[in-house]
Amino acid sequence: MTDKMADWRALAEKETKGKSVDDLTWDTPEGIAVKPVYTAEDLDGIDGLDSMPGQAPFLRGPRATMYTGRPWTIRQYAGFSTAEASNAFYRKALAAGQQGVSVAFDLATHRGYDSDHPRVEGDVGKAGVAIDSVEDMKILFDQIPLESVSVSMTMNGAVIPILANFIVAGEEQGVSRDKLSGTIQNDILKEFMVRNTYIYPPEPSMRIIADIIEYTAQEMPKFNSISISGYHMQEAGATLVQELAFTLADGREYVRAALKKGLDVDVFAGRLSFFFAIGMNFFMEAAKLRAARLLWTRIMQEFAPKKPSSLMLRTHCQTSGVSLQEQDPYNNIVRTAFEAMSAVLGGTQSLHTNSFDEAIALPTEFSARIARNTQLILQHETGITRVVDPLAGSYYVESLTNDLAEKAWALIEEIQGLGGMTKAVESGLPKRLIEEAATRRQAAVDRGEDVIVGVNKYQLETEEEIDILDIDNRAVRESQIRRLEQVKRQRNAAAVDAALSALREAAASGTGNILEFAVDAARARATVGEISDALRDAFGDHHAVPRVVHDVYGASYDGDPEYQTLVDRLGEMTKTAGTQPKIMIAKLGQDGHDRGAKVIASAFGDIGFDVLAGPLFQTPEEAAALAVDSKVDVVGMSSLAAGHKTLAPQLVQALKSRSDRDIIVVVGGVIPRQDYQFLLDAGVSAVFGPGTNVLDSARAVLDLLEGKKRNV
Ligand code: MLC
Ligand code: 5AD
Repeated sequence: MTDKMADWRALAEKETKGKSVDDLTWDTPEGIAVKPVYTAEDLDGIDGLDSMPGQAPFLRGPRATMYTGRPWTIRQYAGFSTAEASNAFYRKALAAGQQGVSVAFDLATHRGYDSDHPRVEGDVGKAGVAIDSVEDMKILFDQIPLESVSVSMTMNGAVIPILANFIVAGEEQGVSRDKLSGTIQNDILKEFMVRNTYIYPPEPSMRIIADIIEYTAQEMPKFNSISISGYHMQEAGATLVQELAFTLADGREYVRAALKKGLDVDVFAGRLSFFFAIGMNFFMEAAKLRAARLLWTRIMQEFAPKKPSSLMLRTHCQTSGVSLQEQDPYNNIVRTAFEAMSAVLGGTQSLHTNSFDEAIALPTEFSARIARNTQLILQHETGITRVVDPLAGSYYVESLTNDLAEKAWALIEEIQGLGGMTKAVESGLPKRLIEEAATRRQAAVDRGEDVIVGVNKYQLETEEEIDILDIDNRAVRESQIRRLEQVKRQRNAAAVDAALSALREAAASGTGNILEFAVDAARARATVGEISDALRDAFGDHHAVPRVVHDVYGASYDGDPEYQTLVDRLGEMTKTAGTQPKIMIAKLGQDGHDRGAKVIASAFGDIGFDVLAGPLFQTPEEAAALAVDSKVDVVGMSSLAAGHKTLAPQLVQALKSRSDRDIIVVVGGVIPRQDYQFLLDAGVSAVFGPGTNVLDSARAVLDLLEGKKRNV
């Protein structure tokens, strides 16, 4: 220890009144010990600090001039109801300063169903825009010049029909595919881990990705073939080290899949792109992007590319959805602004800032304006774009960058030891680690150890309602069905059949490029559902078995009297009844966001409920059948994709028609307060909005079970 450090410790310990300064160390969820002070000594032995921006390993950014030459792209993710409504929204946003388009599709489209499919009644147009055919896609981009505006499309499951439709829409707008610029998410591995909009099993899904990389490399030189995403991992509860490691390990796997097709690494590597979440841990998030670039260069060097751009990690970022709260929602504007600044300090290429109504509904024009302006203010008013990588050389940030890189590398090596990410995903390890981290985080919030302003501290006495975007799902569905019927009437049925057969054959035989055949089918006006079904015929569907984490939530409460009271109360109830109270956690419709459902299942299990975690994507009828057969006392429906007003009443009815027993229904998730009464009137017994303390919800369920019906 230097003399100066010893002096500092002495001074510090006077201020801490004799407590050791080591007690000021913060142990982060990543397992990084953040010290109260960093010095030049912390930089000893760290490589690459003298590298320049635009040079490998790109620690300091992928471009030499970064934002001094061109600021990041303001690319707001949006989409809702019909193609017409979303098109109008994009055009207004572009006129108001947005720089790129980013399409959010509805969950029916994500999962490869046309809007008229019975399984998607509650999903059409809800969490994004409904697209059934090229006709919809053309409306979506009407008067948006595809030769100059780059378009990101978040699509993974139904990636083949959507990209094919986009290519044909461009063609028919007079823009050939070699001129189309943008990005397709096309990242299936993280779907199996966290986001759940997969359709086919892992192996054929990986072939689809390789085919798209091949096709875009040959035909669409300006198009980014994939957006390898950690965003959804952090949303699902992953630590930043997990997010980094699993994302980069996914990237490595995609490179291998493309190489297996016989492609030269330099032909496609420069068009791989990334996507990270930026949460509230300000400096660590910026450091994460710096570490990501460093590690990607390390990974890519294995494949010995010749072009420097093949080693370069370029990324989009989105501020964190889970960090935003329903309570006192204007606080979210502040949270998002800090997160945006962190993303920019980390050197992102493109950014989405969330709207303050995030935890309640999709953005309104007003909330979208504030979100967009957050970035415009950063670009134009703060001076932050004037210097490249302003955090470089910070003892703390460089040290964090190095710690994150080392920890993530160790996890990447562990994945490698399992045989790579496809194997690891099949083993269930990454998913389990993320779910454990999510459960731990929930317990820390419920216990008040992690403070969230307005939620577990500094709460308002009364919350005001804010204006939200409400989508008339039935009207959207009807108009989509009308257009589908029109498309089917006007097309040449024989040409559609021939194109679909050729596609099916290419998929089944393993020869040819699937996307190429799908483009022909899309041109003939085969629908998203038909193209997806042709591939389903060849590949089958993927079905995941839900697994629930144990002893993580409970362990966080070890010795806590309040928790113990609840456990005892449940124990009593079990003794009296002779069986544990049984709850089924249900996910209905195409809503695959299951962090909340998993955390509840896990916590309720630890408290002493008999928990049945229902499979994803059930219809209300299927969920009711399972609940009745399994003799549950309570069904807890988790809804994050706005389908609750359609699906919850159907669930209540389906339960009533199947059983005389009074099975209690509670609903939790992203439910606007405006909808509580509607759900209660429909026979739901309690609604648990975002930010509900899990112990409070468990107590409420016990009250209901004891017959003390109460409205929350
Ligand atoms: C950039 N350029 C420069 C420069 N900076 N040229 C000179 N000097 C500089 N300083 C050039 C680049 O080389 C490029 O040209 C062009 O300008 C555009 O810059 P970019 O940095 O490539 O930006 P962009 O086009 O915006 O691309 C960013 C990207 C891309 C590579 C990260 O993949 C992207 O846009 N991703 C967005 C993904 C997204 O929005 N996803 C939403 C997910 S939402 P050239 O010719 O080299 O290309 C979600 C939620 C959910 O997933 O779950 O539903
Ligand atoms: N419009 C705008 N933002 C959306 N998000 C999801 N769907 C939409 C949409 N249709 C954002 C939210 C969410 C993240 C996954 O993407 O911020 O947390």
